[in-house]
Amino acid sequence: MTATQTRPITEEQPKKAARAAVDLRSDTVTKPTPEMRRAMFEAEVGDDVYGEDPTINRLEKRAAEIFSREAAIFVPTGSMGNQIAIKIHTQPGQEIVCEESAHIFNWEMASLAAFSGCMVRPARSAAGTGVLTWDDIKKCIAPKIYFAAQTGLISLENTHNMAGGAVTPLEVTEDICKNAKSAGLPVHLDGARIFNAAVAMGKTVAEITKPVDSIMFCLSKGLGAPVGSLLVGDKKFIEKARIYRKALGGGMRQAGILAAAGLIALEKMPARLHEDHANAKFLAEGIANLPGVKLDVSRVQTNIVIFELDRKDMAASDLARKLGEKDILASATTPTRVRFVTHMDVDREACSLALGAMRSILN
Ligand code: TLP
Repeated sequence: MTATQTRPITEEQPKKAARAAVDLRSDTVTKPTPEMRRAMFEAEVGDDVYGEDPTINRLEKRAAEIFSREAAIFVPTGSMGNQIAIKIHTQPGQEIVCEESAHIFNWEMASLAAFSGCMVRPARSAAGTGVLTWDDIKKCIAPKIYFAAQTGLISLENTHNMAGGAVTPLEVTEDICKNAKSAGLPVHLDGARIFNAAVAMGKTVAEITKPVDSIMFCLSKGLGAPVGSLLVGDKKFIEKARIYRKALGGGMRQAGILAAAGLIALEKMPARLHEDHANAKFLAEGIANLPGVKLDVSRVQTNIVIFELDRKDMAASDLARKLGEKDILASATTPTRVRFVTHMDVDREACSLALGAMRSILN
């Protein structure tokens, strides 16, 4: 499976019914744990725009420590974190090289054009994995001639969402960053699910992100916090990020209430991500045997399962709708692709229910 043909369909995705459903649309759907809710209730707060929210300050400090970086800043969403990084790294009129199905290109409302005045030069992975190498990227870098728009930034995504949660090997990231440095180009990492990558690679997030210049990661995906992401980098970068966060309306005052849940997500939740990966593998193995499905189980490395539906009688959105009627929620990400994402609110039994529904629809 390649990561091409990624434009999201415009039809409505299935909505959660009032009754209990197995919600595999995304790992963004998780509810805060009782421990998170307690911590939110008890959180010490202050005005974060004045830098006076002790819980936010604690979260930012811990994030910087965990990633072995100088500083970090709490932002309301992953999209905002990515867009702030893009603004800092680029000048208007420049191009950003990223994989063609990258989130910053396809799912962030063209904000890199609206806010930073940039354009995407999409790169395709020659190996068909959706994971870029330097060879893929270098073809997209503008020649240094004055009448060509210049490349301002390389943006990577690890794990890669629309490539089925694919992990970028550390040697590949190192090679890209070494060559980018020689070319005078910064590298940003959309690490929305970087803890999933770290678990799959058996390394720390600090190790696997060491070569890049800035990292955005989400607390509100597999780590289960209700809201929030962090942007991590050097001190100067984060000082600038504070200015652009405010410009985007992301200065959130007594947001320690959110950071309290975020701290639990950051400290405790990475240790359980392997369960989501095992459940994704279980789902993938069951789905791969069904008629009219194309899925390479060996490509399922983390908590995302994307498969191609190769049937004349059923589009991906039809399958998502039929699953919804059986209280199983999944996303149609293109007219022929369906995505299941495992997370802490779906256990093995819920995955078995999802498989049962898939069997009864497709067999
Ligand atoms: N991804 C969402 C949707 O927007 C597609 C999902 O359900 O997977 N980077 C990556 C790699 C992401 O997957 C996402 C969200 C973001 C950035 C943006 O995060 P938020 O939703 O917090 O703005």
